[in-house]
Amino acid sequence: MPSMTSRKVEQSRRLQERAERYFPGGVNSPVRAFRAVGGEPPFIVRGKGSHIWDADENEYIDYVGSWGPLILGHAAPDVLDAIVSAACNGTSFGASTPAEADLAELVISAFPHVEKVRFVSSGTEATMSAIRLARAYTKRKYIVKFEGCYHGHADALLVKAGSGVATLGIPGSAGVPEEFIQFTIALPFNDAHAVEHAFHKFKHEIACVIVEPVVGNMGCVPAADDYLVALRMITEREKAVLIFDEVMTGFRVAFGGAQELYNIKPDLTTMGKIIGGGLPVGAYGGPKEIMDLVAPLGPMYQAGTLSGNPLAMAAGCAQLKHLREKKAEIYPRIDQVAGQLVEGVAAAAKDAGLPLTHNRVGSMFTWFFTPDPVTNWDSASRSNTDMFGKFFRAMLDRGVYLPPSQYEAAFLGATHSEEDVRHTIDAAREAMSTLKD
Ligand code: KE4
Repeated sequence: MPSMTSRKVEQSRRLQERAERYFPGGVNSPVRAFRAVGGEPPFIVRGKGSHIWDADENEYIDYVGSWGPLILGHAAPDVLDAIVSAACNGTSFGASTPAEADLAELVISAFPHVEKVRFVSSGTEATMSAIRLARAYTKRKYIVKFEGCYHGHADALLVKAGSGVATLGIPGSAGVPEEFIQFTIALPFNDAHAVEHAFHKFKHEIACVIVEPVVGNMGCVPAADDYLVALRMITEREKAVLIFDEVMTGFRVAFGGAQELYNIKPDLTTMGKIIGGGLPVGAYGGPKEIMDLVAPLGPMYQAGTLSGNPLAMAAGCAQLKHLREKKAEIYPRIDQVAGQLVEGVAAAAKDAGLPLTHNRVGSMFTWFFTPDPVTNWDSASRSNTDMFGKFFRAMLDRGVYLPPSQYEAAFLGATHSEEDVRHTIDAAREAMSTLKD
């Protein structure tokens, strides 16, 4: 890995200027504009394994992995072969194909409580549909989400969200009328009393609780001991639907996601990212009793032109088959290597006398520039985002591509090497010394 303290940017700068003529902020998703960290976003042209290259031929070790999907690395051979072979038969039919059930069988093999699924094309569609389904099933209006959690950009969910909204400091979003969020209750994460209070206040009116069972969208924040158990018990007692938003954690923190890791069964599960192998896929699923309410079987409507797209199904099948076959080796290894990485960078911060705390669940993690534990949005938002921005830019100049926001989780995958970890820790040591100045 070249050590780059004078990263070339001319080509990316030219591409950014062109992109700004066509896209707001020059991007097709806000976080990519680097507004939270400053500096000039590189335009990526190629990826292989754990590395990516930009238009100026700078090479980076990638800890974003397309925000989670690429657990097997960029251009994974099985996934590419599957996409190419599917594409030779056409790209989309708008009709049922065998590959949809192939992927459903793989998903259901990992999530036994899921008896039926519906594929969509993004995590946003998955969570939006799951909430509509929970409201249809319970005939109730209110929903509970948690501050700092992000479940995509459906109107009802853009209240004190995490991820992009939190990063941009926009409480909710412009264009979302008050009426559209009047039934959304946003509570502090990791506070079971707040949930009890909400159910007491809105007795028999709450349709569902949606939660990231390991939060990735305020940075990585795990649930406190027994918190998920409490959510399960309260929703069971109150006959509300518990939705685990496993768009990020599904097939990430374990093959069976957080519900396998913590042995808790939600009522509905939403998925995305890894199940698409880098192509656009989302899904929601659960027991037949609830899922059979979905059109055309039931009265809850949801549809999608490219739902079940053959290329996306093929990519997802290839990735999940690989993970299923090698899970006994892959998950313990990425947990162990991510642990080495996170502890190594934390040690560098300690040696530099910089305030840093870290959270990690398996191969998803975040370094927070704050001396105190980060357990919810209040504590996460006390992080020194300026210092994170300086750290981010110093790491980028040293060939390490971290998520461009303090409030995003980083991801390590099966192709990250011991050399990648060594280089990253060395780069962090150098970067930390510049932060002290
Ligand atoms: P998409 O609509 O972006 O496919 O998924 C929305 C979503 C739902 N649920 C969870 C837990 C998620 O993390 C996401 C999306 N994640 C962000 C990264 N934190 C996507 C990156 C972006 O917005 O550009």
